[in-house]
Amino acid sequence: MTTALVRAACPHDCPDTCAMLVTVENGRAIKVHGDPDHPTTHGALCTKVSRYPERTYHPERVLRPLKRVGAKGSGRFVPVGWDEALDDIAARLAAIAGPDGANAEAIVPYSYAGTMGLVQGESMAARFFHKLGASLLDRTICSSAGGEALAATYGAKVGMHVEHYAESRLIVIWGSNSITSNLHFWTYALQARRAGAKLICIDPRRTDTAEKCHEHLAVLPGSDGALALGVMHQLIANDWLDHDYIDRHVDGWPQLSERALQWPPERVAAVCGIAAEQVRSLARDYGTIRPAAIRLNYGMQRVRGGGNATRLIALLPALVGAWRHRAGGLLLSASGWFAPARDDAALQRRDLLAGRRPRTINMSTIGGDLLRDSGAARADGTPFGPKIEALVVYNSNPVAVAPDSTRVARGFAREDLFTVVLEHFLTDTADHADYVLPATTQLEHLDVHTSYGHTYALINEAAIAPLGEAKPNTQIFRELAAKMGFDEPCFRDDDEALARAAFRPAAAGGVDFDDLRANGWVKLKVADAPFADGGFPTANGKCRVDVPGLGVPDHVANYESATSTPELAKRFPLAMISPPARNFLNSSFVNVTSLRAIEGEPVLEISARDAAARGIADGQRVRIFNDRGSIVCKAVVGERARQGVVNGLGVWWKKLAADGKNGNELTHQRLTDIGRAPSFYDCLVEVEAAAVPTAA
Ligand SMILES: Nc1nc2c(c(=O)[nH]1)N[C@H]1C(S)=C(S)[C@@H](COP(=O)(O)OP(=O)(O)OC[C@H]3O[C@@H](n4cnc5c(=O)[nH]c(N)nc54)[C@H](O)[C@@H]3O)O[C@H]1N2
Ligand SMILES: Nc1nc2c(c(=O)[nH]1)N[C@H]1C(S)=C(S)[C@@H](COP(=O)(O)OP(=O)(O)OC[C@H]3O[C@@H](n4cnc5c(=O)[nH]c(N)nc54)[C@H](O)[C@@H]3O)O[C@H]1N2
Ligand SMILES: [Mo]
Repeated sequence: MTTALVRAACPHDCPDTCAMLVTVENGRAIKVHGDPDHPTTHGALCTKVSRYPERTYHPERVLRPLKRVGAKGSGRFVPVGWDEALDDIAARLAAIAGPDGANAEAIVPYSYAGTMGLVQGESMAARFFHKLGASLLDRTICSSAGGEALAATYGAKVGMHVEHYAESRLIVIWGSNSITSNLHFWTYALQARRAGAKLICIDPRRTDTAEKCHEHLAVLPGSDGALALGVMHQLIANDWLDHDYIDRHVDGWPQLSERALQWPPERVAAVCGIAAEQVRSLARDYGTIRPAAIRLNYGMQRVRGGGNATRLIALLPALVGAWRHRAGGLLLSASGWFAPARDDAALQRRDLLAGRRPRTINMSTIGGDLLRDSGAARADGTPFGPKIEALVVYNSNPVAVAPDSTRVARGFAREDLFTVVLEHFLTDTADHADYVLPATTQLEHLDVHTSYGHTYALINEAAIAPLGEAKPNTQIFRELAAKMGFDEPCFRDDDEALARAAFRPAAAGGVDFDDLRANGWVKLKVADAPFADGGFPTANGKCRVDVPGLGVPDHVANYESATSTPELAKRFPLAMISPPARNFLNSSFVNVTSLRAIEGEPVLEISARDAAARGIADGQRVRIFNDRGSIVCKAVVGERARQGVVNGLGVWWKKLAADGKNGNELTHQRLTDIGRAPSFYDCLVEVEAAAVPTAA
């Protein structure tokens, strides 16, 4: 028997980006575990990723190219050879692009973070679509509201080192269910708690994380901007400001303080749905405990005002001088620390556009855009351009994850749309494909990774040979490029060449691939307390209040709420949020039997008060509905949901739910104030006992 231990990296869209070790026996991966030597992984993986071999060897893996024989959405396919599939796909794409590629914008790539790898993400794929002249994709579905807001404030997506939270005396966990979606941060928060730190959680839902904090502020969804203004009001009123830090390192505080003074605790409390004393208490802790650290996460920016709220919260650490200490400040994303090290131009080869400027499609409005005709206007009035005639989907499951799902599915069901899906499984999206192409998993291919929650670059070596006829995304696009007659040498780069191209040379501030290969990971050089003396990556080194084009940040009310849409709120009085289920990763792992068994079935958490008012008992089937759609779930009545808010968990595969639907039937396609992102958690619904019990 031969046994090997292979270095890998968790590919999933999670801030933790763990270093993994894969045990391989006779060519089969039998176990993955967290690398004990990697500082932020410290030997532990989450439950779901420790099941990665179960996912990889899943009997339902797609292991041969498939061609559709049934109706779109039916999931009926026959196996075909690679050559036949790629010949036909190349011919269809060439025909749609037309002579000289004049109509190439009718072809749209659709991808997100099924893998966060730089090689299996946007490397060969980007080169392929750039050369083709296809539409560009605006990848907004997760983090662009908060990400762009953070960059507007600090100059880049940068923040604290996650390790230093262990030394904080106050940790505010804001819009983050750390135990579910940022487990390795939670380890540091627990160390701090044991050393006497106070933990406060700001979240409409009473999550596992909220339960384990000293205080929980169950704010209404979309009210975080008001809360931040309320904290500022109290910092001013009690003079808990660090005037020296503000004078030297904040641009525009006078305008913001004027605004903050309009937000006394009583006004804030009414908007947030909490007590005024809770606002005062939060401000007192934040203004007086040092060092104070905020772990902001993306849960709070999936509402109309998510960008403004992020800007307001991101300014708080500067006002109290929290950045002076390495255990003070804020972390939303660390991904900007990697930007100088990365070489996206070499990897993605935008130069292959050769002067063409294709239109951009926003992935979050794919539902509406698939149903738009040539010459139509977009929602914002700008011309749409050619009708979408082909979609090539990889690393994403839009039929399940994109908002306003009824329209997304209707778009994908268009008979005149040519759809290719690169996948591991027959997802809700793959079911709508003309061709499904079998892709390798993280155990079967090479990749390199950055992180948005720590500052290590990691390598993922291929641990096993590809299963069946599966190929890496890169290889599929490489072969498709050859069939299309793209003859630039860059289309022949192998995966190692791509991995080497992903980073600048170490001498130029990049990451040396051989070093990465030898050591498994490389830590970026980021100062311990990066903004102790200012030095934000903005033009003048100060963090910014008044940003050109964005103005001074303010509270922005939700699209749908009792105050902004009172008529709608009469019919649909409950705010629905749909945050991750612990044992799924967005829609990934929903088909892994052992993990689905833990989650059981789609649930809706509702408060005892709201349930009683509707005659709903715990465990009963309920119908959740609004003008966009309706779904049936099991009600969980209790403390998790606050009054007025219901929580639908996880992005279920529609076809694995009893009613064939998921929560995105109810969400809409309106975009956030900054970053053109979806507002998944800005959604009014009504709930009633389901008339007909559905089979589980
Ligand atoms: N187990 C697991 N881990 C995951 C994921 C997963 O699906 N499962 N998804 C991964 C991905 S893609 C991402 S982007 C991250 C997401 O992780 P986070 O950035 O933490 O975001 P969410 O989990 O969407 O939401 C976090 C919390 O925000 C709360 N929340 C909702 N609306 C509001 C609001 O208006 N204000 C405030 N203050 N809180 C609000 C939710 O109730 C939730 O508990 O996690 C990653 N990790
Ligand atoms: N209602 C609601 N909707 C949401 C969210 C929410 O909180 N509530 N969260 C949103 C967020 S934060 C995000 S990030 C999006 C996530 O949406 P997606 O990025 O679509 O993520 P997943 O649902 O995990 O689907 C990723 C798919 O990629 C496939 N995949 C993985 N690795 C590879 C590979 O190497 N090659 C190929 N070809 N395929 C691969 C997986 O099998 C999986 O089916 O969903 C969003 N949708
Ligand atoms: Mo995400």
